[in-house]
Amino acid sequence: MRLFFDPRQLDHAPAQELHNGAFVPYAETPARAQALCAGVHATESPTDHGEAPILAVHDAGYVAYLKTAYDRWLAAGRSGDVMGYIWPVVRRRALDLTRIDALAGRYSMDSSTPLTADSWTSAYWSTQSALSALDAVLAGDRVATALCRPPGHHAGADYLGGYCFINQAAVAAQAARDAGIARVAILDIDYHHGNGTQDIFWDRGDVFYASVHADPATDFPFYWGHADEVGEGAGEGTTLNLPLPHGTTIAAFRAAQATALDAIARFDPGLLIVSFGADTFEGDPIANFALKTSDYAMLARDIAATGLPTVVLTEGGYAVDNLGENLASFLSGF
Ligand code: Q9C
Ligand code: ZN
Repeated sequence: MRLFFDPRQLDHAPAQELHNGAFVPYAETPARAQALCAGVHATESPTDHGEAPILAVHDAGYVAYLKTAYDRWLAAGRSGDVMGYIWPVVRRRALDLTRIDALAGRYSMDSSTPLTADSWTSAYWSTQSALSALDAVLAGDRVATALCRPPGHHAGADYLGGYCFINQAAVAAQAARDAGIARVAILDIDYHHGNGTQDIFWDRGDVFYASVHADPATDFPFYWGHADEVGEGAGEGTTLNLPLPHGTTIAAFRAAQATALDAIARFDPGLLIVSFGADTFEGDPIANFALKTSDYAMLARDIAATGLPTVVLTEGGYAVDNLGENLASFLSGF
């Protein structure tokens, strides 16, 4: 199986994040990417597809923000990483914002995703890895994988958050649509709900989004991922949320994934994109499911049994010492 990764994906390294009222070391580390690489035989450098596929999903003002925010931050006399502190929740409308603090709030959904001088570059190459894996599958490979770090599924069309800046699953799905695939399905099996992916395709009937995740009643991102969220307009019925409780083990997770795969099969897509998070692992430091390393191979076998051409993209997974073997287990199932 072809695997894509670019060393520039290592550069993004925020110092700390705001967690439960205190600053703690940032969980989404470059060491995660090294662990992902260590879990596989060899990776290829991606092809550069430019910014157009990113701009096919993300707002132009948001992309400009990602590229310029750090320089604006320095110009304002700041040091360290860009972090917002005010959000336009109740006054969200078209304003000509110039102040970095206003922009940081406008273009983010949380305070756990600092932006550094390298965030754009790392997210850009993470996205090129995803697009290169898509190319391999469009060229006839049954499955290909991109080691996407930083991850993507919390990023919306015009906001960052949850350690995510560019939504690789959404960019790959849109690129597949633009390559002529009429219907694309995204299966998200990260521990957290992929709010950004859901938002991007919320009112579209051409991309199915199915997610198995921790119940947002107890877990980030709280405001998305509830079972009654099914999409709207042309997208009504093409969003499926399957929340599960803390302590979930493979039996319940596998059953929920089977429900998602049944719905995806009825949608009859030409391509499947898997947002794979290993933060469902029993040893994950920021999550509360209890999957074991060998369980991931079983999940992948169930996915492979659909027979769909499949692009695997990595999302979360913070038990760094186990991340490589968890990814290896998952990929072995294909
Ligand atoms: N107390 C992914 O797995 N946690 N993102 C914030 C603040 C954010 C996880 C905690 C978790 C995001 C891709
Ligand atoms: Zn996650």
